[in-house]
Amino acid sequence: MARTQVAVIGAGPSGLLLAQLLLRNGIATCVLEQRSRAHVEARIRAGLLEQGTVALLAEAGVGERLQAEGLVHDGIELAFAGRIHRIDLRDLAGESVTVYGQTEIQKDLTDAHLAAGGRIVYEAEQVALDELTGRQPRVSYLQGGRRHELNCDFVAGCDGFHGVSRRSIPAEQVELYERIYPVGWLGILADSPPLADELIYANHTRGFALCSMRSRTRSRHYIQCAVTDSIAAWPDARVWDELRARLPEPYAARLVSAPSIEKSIAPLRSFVTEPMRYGRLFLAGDAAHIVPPTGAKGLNLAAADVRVLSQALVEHYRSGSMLKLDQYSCVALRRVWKATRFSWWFTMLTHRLSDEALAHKLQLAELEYIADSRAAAQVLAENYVGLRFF
Ligand code: RFL
Ligand code: PHB
Repeated sequence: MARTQVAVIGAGPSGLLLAQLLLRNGIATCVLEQRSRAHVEARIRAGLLEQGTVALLAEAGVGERLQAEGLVHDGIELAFAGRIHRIDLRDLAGESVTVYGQTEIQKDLTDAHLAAGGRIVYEAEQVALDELTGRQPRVSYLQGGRRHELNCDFVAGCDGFHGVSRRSIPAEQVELYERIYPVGWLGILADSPPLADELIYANHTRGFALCSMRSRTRSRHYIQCAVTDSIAAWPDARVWDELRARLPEPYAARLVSAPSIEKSIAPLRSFVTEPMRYGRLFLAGDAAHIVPPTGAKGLNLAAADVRVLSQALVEHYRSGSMLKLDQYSCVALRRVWKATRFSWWFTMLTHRLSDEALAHKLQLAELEYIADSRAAAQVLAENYVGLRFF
């Protein structure tokens, strides 16, 4: 039977970043991914990185292209009631954020990990986790029609919200907290010039809109839609018209329609698993928690988990101590809950979630308060750039 030190389930950003950090510290890993490399690299998702995430990626040896091509933003714009207010992140929170697509991070991490001799098994089907509470967990999977088995010291469950890791924990051993919001996000990627140098978050009576980007020539925009909508109901022209209707001038007039490169609808959910550990299984990233994308926290939280978990594993292999591993769930969850709160709050502030006129008036009052009060703006900025590690 094959053996490794840490079996990593999932080759998304959490799994690859963890495996790469461990490899650089001399710890043997094997990454098991259920999909093909091409499938994983084609997924269009996050785009906005906190400074701490950028630093961790550099530590993993994938900072070069990110440094050269990432777009550094010092602020964001809030649009509401015909008004545009800039949140100066650098002034209010002392930090910037970086726009760099998750697809690029995924490619960079895969290339770096394989070049360094890391092992990634793609198209590993029917992954099963056993003996998680013993000293030698066992992972098995089907590949090329054959069942393979892997002995390890620890399993890192980095297989996203729909993965097998969280589901391998007996129901009575975890508490799950969940809210499903009554709306979705329709995202469109297109070679249309970004509307501004920074991201625009718009609260509008027709619903939320976000104008983001991937480069100086490629835009990534989102509009709130019904969670039951199908993509067929949203031909490109309707998406551009709806975006235009939700943006204030001068942005609406500046928006250039272009054919979509990708278009998809994602549900909005808050979800937390407590604890993020069962025996020798440690959950990280979307396997343990989901936030609505409004605060751009999903990928950043995944990186924060990986930072704590990789340090705990390195410490264990250096000294034999389980102390940091025992503290992992508790330490990670402190940040997870704060980011869950922020993402919920920013979603409630910017989306149209009911027809109640009072709810909209309260949103506008809070947005005006943020625009007029440095203290209120600072709370937003501090959370948006990412809270400090402690
Ligand atoms: P992933 O990316 O889902 O990767 C999990 C991997 O595990 C594999 N897998 C399995 N492998 C083996 N066996 C199984 N049984 C398996 N089941 C699944 C999957 O194929 C996959 O390869 O989770 P990970 O690594 O934790 O990364 C999390 C991030 O992808 C996610 O949090 C972000 O994309 C969220 N997110 C954003 N985060 C940000 O920080 N900033 C953003 O601007 C941002 N924008 C977004 C987002 C997510 C979005 N969607 C689509 C939900 C925008 C959107 C629209
Ligand atoms: C993105 O560019 O995909 C993005 C940016 C900011 C968010 C969410 C998504 O809040």
